[in-house]
Amino acid sequence: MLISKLEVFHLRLPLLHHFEISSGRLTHIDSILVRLRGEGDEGWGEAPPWNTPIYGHETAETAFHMVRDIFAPEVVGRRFDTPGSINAVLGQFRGNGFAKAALETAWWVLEARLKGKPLHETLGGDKNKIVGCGNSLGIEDTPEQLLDAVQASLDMGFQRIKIKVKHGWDLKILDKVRGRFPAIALQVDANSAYSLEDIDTLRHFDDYGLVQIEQPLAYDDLIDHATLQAELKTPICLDESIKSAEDARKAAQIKACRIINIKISRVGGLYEAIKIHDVCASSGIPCWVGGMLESAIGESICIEFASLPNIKLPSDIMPSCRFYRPDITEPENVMSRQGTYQLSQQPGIGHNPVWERVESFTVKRWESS
Ligand code: OSB
Ligand code: MG
Repeated sequence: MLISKLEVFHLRLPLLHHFEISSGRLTHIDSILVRLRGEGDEGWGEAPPWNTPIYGHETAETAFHMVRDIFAPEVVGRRFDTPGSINAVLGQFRGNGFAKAALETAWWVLEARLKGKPLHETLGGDKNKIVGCGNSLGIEDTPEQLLDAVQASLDMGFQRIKIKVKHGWDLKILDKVRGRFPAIALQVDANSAYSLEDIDTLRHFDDYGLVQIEQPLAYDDLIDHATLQAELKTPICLDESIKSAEDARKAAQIKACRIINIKISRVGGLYEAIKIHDVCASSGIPCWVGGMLESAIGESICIEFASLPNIKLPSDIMPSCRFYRPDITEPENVMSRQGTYQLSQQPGIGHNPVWERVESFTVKRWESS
């Protein structure tokens, strides 16, 4: 399609409850939305890099700059008829996966709408897939608060529980959670809190029947993870370390993990996400879809992507009510009591932004002329 206009929005969305990972606590989410217009329709994309680089290297400010000053001049007024064509243009530039993903996901949604198809069909997903989800629970001030959050998540229907861990909030917390919930599907995410010097602690994670241990070691490491995986019974899942299909190939080759979490924002969009999915499928590595506390725009793109066949484990895809009141779309994202989502029945993602809400959360906006 011919892209006639690009708009970029920096939204600051207040969280209903803070979310803490090993590298810091968030009270609101800074997210980048892109609206692409072409051929009489529009598509919205999203990626939330936040306002400080405590997960990846980017911030909402850097992503806004990349979209406005670097990508928009290459995209507006040009035709992109295949995902490869838009990715070839974005691929001239290094890194900046979140900025690329905000724009690239908008291209896919516009493409699906123009073809009159739901996004999952355009992505090559399975229209009968039941997308299952788990909750991700941040570090709290007290263990009791976390135990209450686990119970509330199970009551909502989430299929598994993921607990953020760090030094001082790991084995003792797992004792308490396993003590109270002996049979639930449970996993941990360290967001790179440990090193191989912590091998004694890391070995003890094997005692809790965890489905997986996500990103225990450095955010840019593969080699130490391979050393650790050889020492542990529990599968390691890589998140931060996998930014491309090439990373996934190398991780598989050296056995750095047995599971991969695919985050569309981290990897620069849906085209690379599909490539990672395919590399993992042919290497026998099951995947699931990770999130970054997206609004319902980003979450519904994640739902559509989760229809691919090698997404085999419950994903971190959150209903609107988990983090936001209100969320920015109609309808909002609603999860069933079984912890599942329906795929879109409409062209695109079936969730449309409500303009007044987008406007009320926007701190900065730019549009091409
Ligand atoms: O590492 O998966 C992560 C949230 C913020 C930062 C990093 C991560 C997370 C999550 C997923 O655990 C939360 C979500 O999808 O809403
Ligand atoms: Mg993670």
